[in-house]
Amino acid sequence: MNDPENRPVAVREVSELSPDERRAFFERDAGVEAVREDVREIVSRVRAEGDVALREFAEEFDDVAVGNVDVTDQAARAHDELEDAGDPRLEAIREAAANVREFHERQLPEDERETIDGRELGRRFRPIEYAGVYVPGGTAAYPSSAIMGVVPATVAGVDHVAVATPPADEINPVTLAAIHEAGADAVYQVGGAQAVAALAYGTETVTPVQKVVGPGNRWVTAAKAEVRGDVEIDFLAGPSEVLVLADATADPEFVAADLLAQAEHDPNTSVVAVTDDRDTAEAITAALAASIDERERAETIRQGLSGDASGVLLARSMSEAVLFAEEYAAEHLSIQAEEDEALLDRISNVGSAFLGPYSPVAAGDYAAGPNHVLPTNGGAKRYGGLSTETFLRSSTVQRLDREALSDLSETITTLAEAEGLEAHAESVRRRLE
Ligand code: HSO
Ligand code: ZN
Repeated sequence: MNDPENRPVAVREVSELSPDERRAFFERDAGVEAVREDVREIVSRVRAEGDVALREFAEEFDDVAVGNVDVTDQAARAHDELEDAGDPRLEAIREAAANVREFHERQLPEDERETIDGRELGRRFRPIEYAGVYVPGGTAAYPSSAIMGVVPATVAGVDHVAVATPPADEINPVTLAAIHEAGADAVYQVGGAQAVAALAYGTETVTPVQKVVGPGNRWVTAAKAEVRGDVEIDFLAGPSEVLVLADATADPEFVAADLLAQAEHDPNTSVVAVTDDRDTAEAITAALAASIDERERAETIRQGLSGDASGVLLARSMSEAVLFAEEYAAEHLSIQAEEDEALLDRISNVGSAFLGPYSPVAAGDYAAGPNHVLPTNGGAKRYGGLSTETFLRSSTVQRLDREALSDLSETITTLAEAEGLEAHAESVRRRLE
């Protein structure tokens, strides 16, 4: 096991990666492109056939004969059963949801007005009315994603929060309970690309929403890309990924544990450690080798670790490691290094940062408070994760007094005439005559 030849991951040097190897890290797409064609077909069938298509896809992909697509009452019952049994999992859901709620309440912007030179100007924030949250299922269960999607929507004040989650002969009762506890108004049993299509366009049973949010596998992610434009989406949040920056002070076991944790989500994951210390790099690979077989989801983990976008990398300095991290733009960036704040200062492209030895990514995945629906595949270069604002839109307000209009009239009429829009200029002059 300690023979480096037999380890699942070999240490590679950042400076010796070939252009193709670098591209695998920086242009990763987690297999999304490969399913775009199939997803397009699924989405158009749901649009054309509604519930009939949902039932057929449930048979085909989930091997489930779906009766009622709407399982809102079933979620309430699952919740009550856990409550009556005093199930500790409901307690855990409540505590996690309370922390997530608190953090997202801090993000609620207040309406504001201010008067500057006779111009009373302001912004107001209003929730969207209909939101759809995807809660993944598959080989794991995701009550935490129900909390992360639904709680911010309720904090924002969304009227109708619908959840879609994959069908099963018996849908995981903890997931259903979390969906109910978080405050969803409707729950549908539909998964994958067909779920995104159903939320986006509606069916006989599913009420269409204005915005579809939530994480998912490559099918869900490709479907969100497909419906974008007809409906709002949060952003593309595919299989989980993590990049750990570690120096010689990092505990290699902790680093390995974080890589193994995110790798268990999906075989298409990307998990990377970058360190400037050779011993640390070797120790991380040894720790991965030593514990991978003990993990329940060892097979999924092995696939993720062996992917082209995963690995343990040796940098010549922490500066080189930082440049790598900035280009990689991680969904989760863990910094296990002495100068963690100074390193973070030099990185802009990150979904969520985890600092120090006692901040495993799993803390944020479940219960610390920040959202776990985060940009993957380099999206952190362009946008941030799910937040209360995801469910709000802002509008502006303005009221000018006569003097303020008079002060601005020259500027407005000059620009209006420069644009050849004489009636605009006249609408100002008329008021000041
Ligand atoms: N790491 C996932 C979230 C998750 N982890 C849910 C465990 N459960 C994406 O941030
Ligand atoms: Zn996770």
